[in-house]
Amino acid sequence: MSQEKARIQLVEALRDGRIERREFLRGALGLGMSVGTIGLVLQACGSEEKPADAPPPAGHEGTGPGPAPAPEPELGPIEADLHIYMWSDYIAEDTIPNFEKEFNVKVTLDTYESNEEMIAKVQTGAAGYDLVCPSGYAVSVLRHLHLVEQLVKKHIPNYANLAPLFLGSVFDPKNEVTVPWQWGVTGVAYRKDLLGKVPDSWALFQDAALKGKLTMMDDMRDNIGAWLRFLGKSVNSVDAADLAAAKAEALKAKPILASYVSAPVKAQLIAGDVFAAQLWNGDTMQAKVEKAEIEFALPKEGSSIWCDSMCIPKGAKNLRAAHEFLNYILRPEVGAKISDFTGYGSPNLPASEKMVNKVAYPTEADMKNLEYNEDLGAGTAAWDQIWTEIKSG
Ligand code: SPD
Repeated sequence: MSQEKARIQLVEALRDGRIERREFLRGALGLGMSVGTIGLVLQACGSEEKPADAPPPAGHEGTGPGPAPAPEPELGPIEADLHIYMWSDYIAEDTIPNFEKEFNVKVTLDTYESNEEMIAKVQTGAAGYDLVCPSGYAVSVLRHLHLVEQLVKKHIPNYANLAPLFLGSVFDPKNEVTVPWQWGVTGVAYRKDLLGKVPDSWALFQDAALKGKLTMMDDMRDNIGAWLRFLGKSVNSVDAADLAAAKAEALKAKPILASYVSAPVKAQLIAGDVFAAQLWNGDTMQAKVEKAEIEFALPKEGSSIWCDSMCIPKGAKNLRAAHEFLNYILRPEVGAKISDFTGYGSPNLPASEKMVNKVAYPTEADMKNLEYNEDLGAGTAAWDQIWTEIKSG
């Protein structure tokens, strides 16, 4: 059976109530469905159910007086353990040891390379994590799966340090489940000594003279998004002609690329095996610490901007420790050290002012060339299909 047919059968099984949401998710991830599509299907198939942790429908965020909010629960004393699951290279070296010492909590840190990897693990329910770090669209999927806890804000007084720019997002309009962690942009990391030019266009990845020395990210939104911008289109376009044109550009690049790879490409850039890679700004800055010849550029056609957030997965055992950790990382000095290590911007306003290597918040002028990835709605399925064709083409 083709993958496409298997996907259709899986969606029908969920729609007809023959399988549970969790079973659907397991199958969907196995069939390579993107988290955007999964969220969309779950939303469509569970529309009669309105859990407290589900995002409100578009256009209804925070409107109307509504019922008075329920009093926040008591969390009890801090536990002895805390299990964190986040992207690799995304926290300063002393953040966890200092927290362990001050709060007498043993912290375990596991890492992942994609939202899909994280969601697959969290949805098993057996992972035992107390904190995860999804990108915006993955927050939406976790909420649709009822896999996030509401934050108990009285235990996070430092929430007030967050800059308004990063609050009230479409994924968490009432700031109920996320603590914004780091923000950044997607662009090009390059070895100025080996490339011999400043990359100014996504066309770099179609340069036959650089065959085998270039990589692009193994990420549908970043990859197709770049080719859409190259064509003068939005990273959120769902227009069939735009997507077909983006696919054609991606396929021109494919034989030139050494591989599709995300954060681990840092080692190849440092070694000089790769001359230029589509990458995020912060990971590029981390690589630059080890190899000064590494630089970052944003192609003139524009790119995407994003913000990852901390969330507490449903059923987390160490709720008080998770809240204490969230409040701790929102201290200005702690937040500053995290972002000085990661190379990303801090959504924590006083922390961003304390950073040694300051990353200024995006201005209106910056935003003219950058877009936040949005929920693709019904167009997500077309993106999934095109990404599968690019990868297998
Ligand atoms: N090394 C950690 C990088 C985290 C990047 N997350 C952003 C995903 C945007 N698509």
